[in-house]
Amino acid sequence: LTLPGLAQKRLGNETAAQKTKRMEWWTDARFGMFIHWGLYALPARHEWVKSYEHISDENYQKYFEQFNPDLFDAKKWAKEAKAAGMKYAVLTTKHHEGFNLFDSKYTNYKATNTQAKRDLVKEFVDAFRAEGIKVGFYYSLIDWHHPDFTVDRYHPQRPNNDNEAEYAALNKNRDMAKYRKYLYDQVTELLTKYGKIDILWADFSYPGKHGKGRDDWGSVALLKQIRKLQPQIIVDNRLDLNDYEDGTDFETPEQVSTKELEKYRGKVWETCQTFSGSWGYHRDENTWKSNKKLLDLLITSVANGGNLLLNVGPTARGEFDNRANIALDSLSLWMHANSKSIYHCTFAPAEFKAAEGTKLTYNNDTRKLYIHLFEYPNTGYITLDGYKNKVKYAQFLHDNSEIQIDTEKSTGNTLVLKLPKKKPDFQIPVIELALN
Ligand code: FHN
Repeated sequence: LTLPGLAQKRLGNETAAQKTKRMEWWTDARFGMFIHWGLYALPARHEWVKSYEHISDENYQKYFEQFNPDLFDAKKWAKEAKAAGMKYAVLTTKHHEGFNLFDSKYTNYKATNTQAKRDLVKEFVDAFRAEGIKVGFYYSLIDWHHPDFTVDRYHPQRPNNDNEAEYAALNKNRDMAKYRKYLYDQVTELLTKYGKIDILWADFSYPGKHGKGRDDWGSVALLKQIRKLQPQIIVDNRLDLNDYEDGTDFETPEQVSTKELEKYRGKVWETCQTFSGSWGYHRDENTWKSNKKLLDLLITSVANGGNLLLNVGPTARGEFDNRANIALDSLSLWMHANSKSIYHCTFAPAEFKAAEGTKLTYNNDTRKLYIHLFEYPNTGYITLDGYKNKVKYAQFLHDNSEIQIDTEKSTGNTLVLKLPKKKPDFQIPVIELALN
């Protein structure tokens, strides 16, 4: 809540201009890959399976014993992300299950102690950097494996009802201060052992009854340490510090509808989305978004001035499954020819209204306006009210073929462009308008 005239609480002294500069690459990038990978890929029925099914540590241990991603090749992942046009990637270094994909000295519950015997995080940063992709770490504040993480309303060992006595008994020997130090030390490890890290995606706070927030995480000290170790790093808004002016770099609307994205216009934000619902690999999930829906999410994010972080959940063998590859290949085809309407773009100036069945993006440096044709007019033309005398040239973006102005039909303030009756063979063709 920002009260006008009241000085907002601040943790540091970065100016607005310095923050804009620090985030410039991220704002320009517009499109990133989220990767949720962990032991939950073995049960393959959601990354929350341990909580949903109240699985004990003992019964979950078989996944640790079995974990052996023999087909894991981070270079392959990086090439697939690059081809899809993703400019940054955020990997779960540890999710709520508490299993660490990196060689942490603070725990034995890590990939280097499984049959894999590999630091999967190191392979990730090396491979993605080699492809020129910025690297981010997702780190779960929640940890269902750590003996001092107090049992709360999401914990696999939570009591079946709100029985306070049971909660007290379960937490009798748990010391959240010890977990807080583990969390602080691990984040320090992650931000000192793997070179320059571009994003920290902490996840997530839920203050309130049987919840956890900033005091549980030690968020103020933690964020100061993060910024001290990696001054250029970009941090999400889930440390429960949103009442600090500099407590977060971007908002994270999650799995929201494209309609809901309109509410974020003018803010700094990234929507994170899955192909299907589950973040972790879910073998039997059949609620997969269509390729056109995925494109809609990307275009609508940029059309409202935000980023899309699109998630892949690799299998327990370390590969993107066929469904993910088909989706990424489809995005790659479109982005190859149309990414100019995504990178370094944002919402269109207010004077340009989107015609029915279209969405607009705009590059302020080149003064190019992009019309995304979600519905292709088979009338042979498109009518643009209020665009008259504002456009010096029009073309299809994918092949730079001219789109002529229909001078006869362009009356008053209306600009009418002639279109081929047959839709170009792209799911969502894009018209590029060079503005006067
Ligand atoms: O509980 C997690 C969930 O598993 C997933 O990691 C998402 C990604 O944004 N974050 C939390 C739910 O908000």
